Amino acid sequence: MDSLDRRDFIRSVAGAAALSATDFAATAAVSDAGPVFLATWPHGKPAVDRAAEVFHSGGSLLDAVEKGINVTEDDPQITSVGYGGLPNEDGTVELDAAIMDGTRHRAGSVCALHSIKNPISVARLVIEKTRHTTLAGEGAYQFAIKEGFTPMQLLTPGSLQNWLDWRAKPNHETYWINAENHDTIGLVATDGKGHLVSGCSTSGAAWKIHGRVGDSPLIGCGVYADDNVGAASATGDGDIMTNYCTSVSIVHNMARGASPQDACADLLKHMAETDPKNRQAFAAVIAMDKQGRIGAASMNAGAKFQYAVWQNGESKLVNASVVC
Ligand code: SD4
Repeated sequence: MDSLDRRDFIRSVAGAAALSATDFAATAAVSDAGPVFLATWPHGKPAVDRAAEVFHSGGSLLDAVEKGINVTEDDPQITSVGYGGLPNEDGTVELDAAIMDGTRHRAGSVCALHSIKNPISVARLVIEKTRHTTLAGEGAYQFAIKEGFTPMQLLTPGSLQNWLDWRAKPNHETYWINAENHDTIGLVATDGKGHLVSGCSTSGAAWKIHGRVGDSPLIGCGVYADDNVGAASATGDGDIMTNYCTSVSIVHNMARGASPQDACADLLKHMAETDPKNRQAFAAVIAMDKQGRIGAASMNAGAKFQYAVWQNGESKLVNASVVC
């Protein structure tokens, strides 16, 4: 499918909230491609494998996305998600996560959550147990404790050493982010019958200011899912990406007829065109439509973005196209 023309694209971003039923009706019918699981970064591969396993053992799509992301959160070697994630400038690990169910059009998220290694599971409970969408900081922590989560030290010896080394550097740069610490897990899935879920989890920008919230837990930024159209997730410099409402913009591009690939690429081109400085930032997005067709793109040629996809019983890593 051809790219959206510029006017349509601007309209899709600016008029995101005003999409009509006709826009959604224009999307094609559900395919029989079966379940598809799509995740950011090479560590997305064990996550999609686990998600597929949970789904095929009778779990719901929400269960699959949550449990898939738990694999990344539990891995101490991954320094930008969950246990082992790099801390804020004060040395405290603060986690952000969100999950969205495209059927109910319901999302749950937590921001700046400390001492709990599986923020995606807490975000899931925000959907299931409350009338709220987002819980932050101490409130999110207290909610997690009430729901039975066990608090723990999220710094590993390795991440503590990293923080000590950073702090010891004279004139150390603060709230910076680079390709090495961009590893947010975003996981988008379909059951092959038109149901979509999007989730993501991160420790955010290393050495961030205490209380900083990135794009990941913001609904429409880190995640978005609508069974009428598709779903998306984003990874990268959240301080820039938040301003583009990346995931909802991509889904609304698809609602207006763009393929998942074109919808991803057009959003990143728009970021690059509105401010050339954005090209220095790293940004990557993944998307899926309700037929299970996928798209992925990244901005910043210096950084290689790979994503994982599970389909028809097997998973593989794929290099995403670099848009600009
Ligand atoms: C953030 N977007 O907090 C996250 C970081 C990230 O891959 O995606 N890293 O800004």
